[in-house]
Amino acid sequence: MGTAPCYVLGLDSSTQSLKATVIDEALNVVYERTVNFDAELPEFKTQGGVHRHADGVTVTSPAILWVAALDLLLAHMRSDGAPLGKIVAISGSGQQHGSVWLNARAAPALHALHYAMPLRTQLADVFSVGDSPIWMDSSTGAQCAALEKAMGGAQRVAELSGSRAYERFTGNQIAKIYQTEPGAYAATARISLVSSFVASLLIGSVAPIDAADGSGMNVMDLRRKQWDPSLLKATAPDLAAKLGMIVPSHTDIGLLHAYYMRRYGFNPACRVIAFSGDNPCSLAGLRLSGAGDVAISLGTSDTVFGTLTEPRPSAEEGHVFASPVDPAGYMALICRKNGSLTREHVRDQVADRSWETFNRLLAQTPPGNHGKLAIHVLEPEITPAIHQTGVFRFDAADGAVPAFTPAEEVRAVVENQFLSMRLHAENLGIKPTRLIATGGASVNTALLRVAADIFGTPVFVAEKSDSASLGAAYRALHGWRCREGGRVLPFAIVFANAVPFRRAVDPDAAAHGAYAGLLPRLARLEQRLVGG
Ligand code: 5FX
Repeated sequence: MGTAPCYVLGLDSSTQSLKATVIDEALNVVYERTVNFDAELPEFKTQGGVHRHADGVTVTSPAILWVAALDLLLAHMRSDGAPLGKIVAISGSGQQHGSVWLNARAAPALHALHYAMPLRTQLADVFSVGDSPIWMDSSTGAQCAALEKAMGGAQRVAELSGSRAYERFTGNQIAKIYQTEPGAYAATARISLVSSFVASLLIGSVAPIDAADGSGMNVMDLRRKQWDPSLLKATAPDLAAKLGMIVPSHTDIGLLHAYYMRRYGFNPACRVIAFSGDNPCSLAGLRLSGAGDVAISLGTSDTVFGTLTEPRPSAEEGHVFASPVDPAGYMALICRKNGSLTREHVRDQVADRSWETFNRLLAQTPPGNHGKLAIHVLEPEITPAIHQTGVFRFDAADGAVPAFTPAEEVRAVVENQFLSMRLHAENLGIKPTRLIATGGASVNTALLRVAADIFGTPVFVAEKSDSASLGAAYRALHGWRCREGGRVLPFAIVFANAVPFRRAVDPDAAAHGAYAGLLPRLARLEQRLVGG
């Protein structure tokens, strides 16, 4: 990046917070700061960054919250003395699938942003739907069924878009709004993803959607990386114009708007690289190299993902997305909604709200939990598709039981999560030779030990547990270097000098063996609950 010190910024707009990570050209993290939505923007009355609606299936976040959070974060950065004037490129990560609905006032208002007023004042009236549906929403079962019917079945939708119809996928959310709020749909000029929306705030015009995050919508042709006309038609009318362009994830989408120079002191030459989804950005942050490298991300959602060269989407489960780092590549992903919040719920119920107690209880039971299994569904689950909520506990003979001891309960929740991840990852052809753990809960070695034993592979961890934000910064550097080089450079040039991952846990052969019989049992028990 030349001789003067230069930096790039990754912004991670997750479900619960907005985070900034600034790195230098040697990939050292020089600055980090997070705005927690519930704590720092209490006027929006979110819990965990979201509003859960009374019907139990609708989950939204106010779009203006993300606007307010950006100003707040940048104000913190400025008062912390972050090197804003030396940042040469910004990219970002957004929770996947969420949609931001913009009316005809949005484009001129973005263009005309004036540094003397906060974004939230200037953009208060640019939304045609103020409450953005997000990935936790599972209210679009009817729209999913209709899409699969119109397209000739789930396999056809999967073949084309990379996934069968999923409730949280943006196209089905769009179909619901078109059907239930036709006036709002008609008043919508553009529909952004959370990722492309935050990018729009930075460039001062409606930003294109990148191919990796666009894959989570059920309307993009996965191989051509273009909107598919038949999927669009089956979703809602006049949709192509509302969605705009799809670009490769490394694309330079424009100069940072003057608002940020005048208000915060950003570099006038700072470029913005297309934003992408949080899981694609995590793939970038974890430098997944193919060849058996599989990531487990233990956050609000638990996800398992790895790179793919040949997409083989399944009508049964899982997703194939375009790769965020290789325009010709793909990534496979499994998402479980009952992740950290479910572990925390069990911790609070039986382990005195303490991870120390939780881990001590975990150590009191052997791998395999004497055959006891539980399926915790506090939120309608994505993988497997279990809609009825509750905790379903089974003894070694598959009989339903009402309660476990605290030690059994703790082991049951953790083993179920990793067994289910392994089961469904294998169904999608993901077979790790090493796991790389990320996300908040990846700092807990006791959890990682169970993962290592269940998958039968060593588990590595990165120095930073937040790979989405770091991956956004890596992608900023990649996009910036591609622009400087005038061609698409391999993503690996970005992390050639990165610190290797730390080997955190090795599997225990006997423990791994104890899980062999539990997998088919779990598959059967899940099937009893699926669809219900
Ligand atoms: C992935 O498909 C998901 O729905 C989640 O992991 C969200 O991206 C979480 F933000």
